[in-house]
Amino acid sequence: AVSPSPETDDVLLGSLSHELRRHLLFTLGRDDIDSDPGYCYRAAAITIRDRISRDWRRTRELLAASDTRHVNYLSLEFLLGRSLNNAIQNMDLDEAMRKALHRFGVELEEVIDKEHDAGLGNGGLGRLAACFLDSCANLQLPVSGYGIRYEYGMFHQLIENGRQVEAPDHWLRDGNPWEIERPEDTKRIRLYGRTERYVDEQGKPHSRWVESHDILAIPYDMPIPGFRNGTVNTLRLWKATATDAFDLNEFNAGSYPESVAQKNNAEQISMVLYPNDASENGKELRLKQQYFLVSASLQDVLANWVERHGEDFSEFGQKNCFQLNDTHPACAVPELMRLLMDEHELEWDQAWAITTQCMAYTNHTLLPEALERWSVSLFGQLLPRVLEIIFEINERFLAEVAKKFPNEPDLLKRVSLVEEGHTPHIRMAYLSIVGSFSVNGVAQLHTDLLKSGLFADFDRIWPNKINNKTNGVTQRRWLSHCNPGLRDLMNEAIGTSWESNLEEIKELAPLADDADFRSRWRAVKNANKKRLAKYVQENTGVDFDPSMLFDVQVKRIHEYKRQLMNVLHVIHLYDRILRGETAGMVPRCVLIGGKAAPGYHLAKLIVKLINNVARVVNSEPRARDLLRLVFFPNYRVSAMEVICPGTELSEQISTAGKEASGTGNMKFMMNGALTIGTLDGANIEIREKAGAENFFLFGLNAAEAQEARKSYDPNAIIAADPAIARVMELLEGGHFHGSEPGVFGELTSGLRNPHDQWLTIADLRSFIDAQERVAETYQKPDQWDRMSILNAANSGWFSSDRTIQQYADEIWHVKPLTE
Ligand code: DL6
Repeated sequence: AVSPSPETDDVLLGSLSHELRRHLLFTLGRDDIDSDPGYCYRAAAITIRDRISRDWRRTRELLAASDTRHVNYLSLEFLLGRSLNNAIQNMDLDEAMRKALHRFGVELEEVIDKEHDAGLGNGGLGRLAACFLDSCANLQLPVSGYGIRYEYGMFHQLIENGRQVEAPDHWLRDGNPWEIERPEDTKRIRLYGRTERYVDEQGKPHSRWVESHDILAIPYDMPIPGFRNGTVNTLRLWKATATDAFDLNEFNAGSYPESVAQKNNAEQISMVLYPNDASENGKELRLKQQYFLVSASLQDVLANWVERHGEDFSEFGQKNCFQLNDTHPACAVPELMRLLMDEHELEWDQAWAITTQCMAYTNHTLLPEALERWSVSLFGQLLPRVLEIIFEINERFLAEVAKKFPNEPDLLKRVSLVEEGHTPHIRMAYLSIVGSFSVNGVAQLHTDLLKSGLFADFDRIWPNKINNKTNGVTQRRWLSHCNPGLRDLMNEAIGTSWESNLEEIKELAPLADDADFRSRWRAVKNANKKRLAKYVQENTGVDFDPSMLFDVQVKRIHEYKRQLMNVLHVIHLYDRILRGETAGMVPRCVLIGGKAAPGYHLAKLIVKLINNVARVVNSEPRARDLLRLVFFPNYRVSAMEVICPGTELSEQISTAGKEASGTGNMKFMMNGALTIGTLDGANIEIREKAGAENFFLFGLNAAEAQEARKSYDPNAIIAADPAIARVMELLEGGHFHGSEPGVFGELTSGLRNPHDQWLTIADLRSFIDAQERVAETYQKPDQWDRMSILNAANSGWFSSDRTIQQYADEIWHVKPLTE
């Protein structure tokens, strides 16, 4: 269903200019037509949104009229980044908008740059949700997103004296031109109170939630445009507010300030995104957020259902699916039960059959500390009726397990939804598994490890429930839009169909042997390196020389991701330079960026170390032509859009068995970077697809790492390897501590600790050697460029279109919705 585009180029340019002018003068109230890029951004965004609206309405009507299954993607995070360029490109308005803006004296890029990132996510999990929405729209699938409209997104990271300092990110400060408020769909959410038993007219006993403190959820819809296909899906974000705001009569003179304060209290719920990506800290507000999202979204779907089918729920489970993005929305399982039983009068068995027919859960982590648990007492206080339902789910589940596996009391203890102990906890992952018909991991290794480790008991109970869906990323944002130079070259060489079907990119492979194509490929990379160098200079003041190798690691700062190992390698290169051992060394610029969770002390110390090492290295005259290091501050989606195209070496160096998948690794591959990496997460599949000869492998694999932990002796490794010993000497001798002696003591003692689960010293020699192979290869530009083209050519598997097609075929069972 391609959107009709009757306008000729001239008519289109005329009408875009007219709309821009109208929005500047009337919507935004400017007195003169000026060329302020900020106002031009807002006018352009509204202009584009208006143009999207027609297709958006048609998609909604199509959905309402259709009788097919509808999927709801529930996620506490949607890391959207910027929307304007994506919408312009997807609507194919790039050239026309560029020309129209010229009439106002501004460049499209300047205007695009004025948009504040929608940073409603921490990292991989949230960005994956955004890529998935894009792919669902590209594939014209009936999928809606549901999330929270946080007033403050991911914090702004500042660096002061080398340390991370967090500042609030009030991304909505200037308004959000993409959203439409829909107060008519407001939902009421219960919190606190208690439950009471009662007997209905037929004499049946029930439980109900009474004396709750209610708040309201107001929806704001964001359009998710498909790629030139007329489809516009919806992301519905909920904002919390007090019920009193709708009942002004209650504001009598005496209680007015208290009532306003109460409103404030309610609004807290959607105020700020929690900035932890791999650990949960059991805060009540976080549980409120989770329940708020889930309850509002389920009520929304149920209200639409009732509007069309009345109180007949016989087909509800067949016609709806809820994909839980990690355990954050796991309350959806008991909440759907509650709504069906308490609000729609279904029996337990009917409600359970429906719930388990429509819930599906994606796990995103292998770190046991990241598995969510909520204390029973907190849960009971906040959500008393929901807790009661969880207890009953557990009782029935354990009875079923006991029947199937008699005489295994330990098994019952292990799989119970309630972890007993001094303070009992609800295990949200187990609740999600028990309540879902599908549980998936996000890369093959991750899924295999879930089956053999964390979820082994459940794999035994339900052998077919756990399945794999290797992650992917959208090639539209992550190649076509962010790397127009490469896009144009590829379009010329192999046509444009790869933009909606990335498998087509394999047509590039034969061109790896074409010298002329290689040199054009190289020219694009060099231009992107120049753009990145400028960006680095503007943001850090450090000069990156585009003739050097650009070596990049950007992702959340975490011990398992081993930014520390990357720094040890930089220190090793620096040591070689000081010693004059520079034979075979390739000049390189190393960029590291990412945010640390504000309470994660060691991660923040790693940020400080990177900054301190950078200061020393960058001020050493002997290193000037051979080595630069920067910590790139405030890493975010829009920064990656500049960093990724200019990267030559992608660092994917986590301890094997720890990174569920990774998705940055895929973005770099698509843009022709070569990967240095371990056999972890999706790296394994990247290497398989790219060919082992086009990937710099190092380190222990997951099984070897597990084995190595039994007799790990980092001190012996350090003592036996003079180069590593010198690195440790520089670190421990205070070479990088600036005016803070001993500041890095916890990092160095961690490296030397036989219980260091990240095994950094175990993999360091292998890493250094692999970096040597990188340097050798870089000195043969033809070979490097050949490998670069082959990496991009073999990246087809890593499109989120492929991932979503698998979700659609194997989990959701949905088909495209077209006219
Ligand atoms: O699946 C998306 C992304 C993976 O690529 C990363 O490997 C993984 O670390 C990340 N997980 C999280 C934390 N999740 N929890 N809980 O962001 O998911």
